[in-house]
Amino acid sequence: MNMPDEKALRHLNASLNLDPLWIPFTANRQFKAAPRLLVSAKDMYYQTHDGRKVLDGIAGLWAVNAGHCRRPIVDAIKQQAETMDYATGFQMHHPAAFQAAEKLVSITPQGMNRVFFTNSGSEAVDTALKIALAYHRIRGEGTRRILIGRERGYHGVGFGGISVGGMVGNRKTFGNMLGSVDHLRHTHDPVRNSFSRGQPEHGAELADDLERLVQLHDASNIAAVIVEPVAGSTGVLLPPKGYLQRLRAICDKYGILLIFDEVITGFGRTGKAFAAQTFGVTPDMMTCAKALTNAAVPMGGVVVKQGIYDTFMERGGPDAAIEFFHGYTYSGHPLAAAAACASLDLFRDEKLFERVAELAPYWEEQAHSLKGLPHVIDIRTIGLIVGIELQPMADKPGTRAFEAFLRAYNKNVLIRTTGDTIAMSPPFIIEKAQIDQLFDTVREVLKTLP
Ligand code: PXG
Ligand code: PLP
Repeated sequence: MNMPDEKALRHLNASLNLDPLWIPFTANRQFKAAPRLLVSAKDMYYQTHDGRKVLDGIAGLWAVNAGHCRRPIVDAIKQQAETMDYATGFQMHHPAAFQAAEKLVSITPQGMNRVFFTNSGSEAVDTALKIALAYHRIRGEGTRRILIGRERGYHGVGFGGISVGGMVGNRKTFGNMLGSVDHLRHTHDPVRNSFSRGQPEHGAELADDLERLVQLHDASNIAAVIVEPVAGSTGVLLPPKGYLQRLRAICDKYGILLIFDEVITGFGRTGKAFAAQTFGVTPDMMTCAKALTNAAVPMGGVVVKQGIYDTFMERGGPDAAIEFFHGYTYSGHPLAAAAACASLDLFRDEKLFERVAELAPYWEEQAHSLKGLPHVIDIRTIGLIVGIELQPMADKPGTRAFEAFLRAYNKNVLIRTTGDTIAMSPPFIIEKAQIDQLFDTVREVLKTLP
């Protein structure tokens, strides 16, 4: 690890001015009163500003799937930075982006083999929604404008993403800016499904909500449905058995595009490259980000079925016409593309997705050993993901889980909380002893929580 020593840390801490920065999704005043800074990282560990080594139980933020600062990725970024920093992608392009696209589509479900690059998951979501609208229009079905999301969905923070998303916190201030949206009910059913191992038994019929929305709006007005195969940010909600299949069938029946938001589930998290493969359901489009570059350089993407791309090429006007009026300055940025190539190679060379599938039973066993501890009302697992739902404190939702986060951090383990659910999703290079450390720490913390 390229670790600052004690003297360097002292200097850093003394010289750092916390005032100018507005920190995302953070209680800024609380944070600045007692900051938690990470200063270096290697493999499974972070080093903190107060000199501690902290086990990363969340792969950065569901993203550093191969572990931190891996040599081949660092080298690829360095080499690209020295060769070419940036080239516009508009009416020009550069080799690394094509190479990254080819490597990416080599692991996506069959037929999903065209990629549009973005710089984040939020941009990938907005791009996918725009592709859906443009696709229908170019086919002469421009009345299809309604975008359907799901309650308790998280699709990033663009206006499109929050509109189809179903997180009240993100929506209450801005969420109705995109008018033509509707939502399926969420699939979380603790009464029937608590402590399920893997996919819950009950709730496939909730997909029939889409039928109801078709009756309400008429299929001729509906463009697409977007769901996370496993809802991550809103508390690790697994799809009930048969649910995604049913959603697929209803979309097919009415010509509605199905979009899987695989920003968290992509790149091995559920034991196969994508959750689409784990659950055996192929969408029309998939969004991805995070682990695409092992989080080393920001990058996202939308993978589409070839037929969608071909439609734009065939009906996009004369050859000199731009078929899709969309793109980011940094779409396919050379450093990101180089990082993506190196990450995808590393996932393959170290068989890291297979490793998730191998570790998953042990992970599940350790997770479910927390059943019966104070406050624990549900445990949900798949691949290397766990959601541990706690009974909220009366009138103070989220407080108990956040307290667990703080206490685990003081015990040198980084976990994540959302509402009153603890979520963990470590890098895939985790060893069994480190899995034990994660769950033992959470166990100790749960015993002492208010
Ligand atoms: N879709 C999904 C399914 C996500 O999980 C995004 C889109 C947005 O990606 P960007 O790169 O724009 O952040 C995400 C991001 C959490 C947490 O605590 C998860 C995310 C973001 C912030 C917090 O689980 N996922
Ligand atoms: N705002 C202005 C004034 C711009 O010129 C651009 C891009 O050229 C953008 C926003 C969008 O930035 P990006 O392409 O990085 O998303």
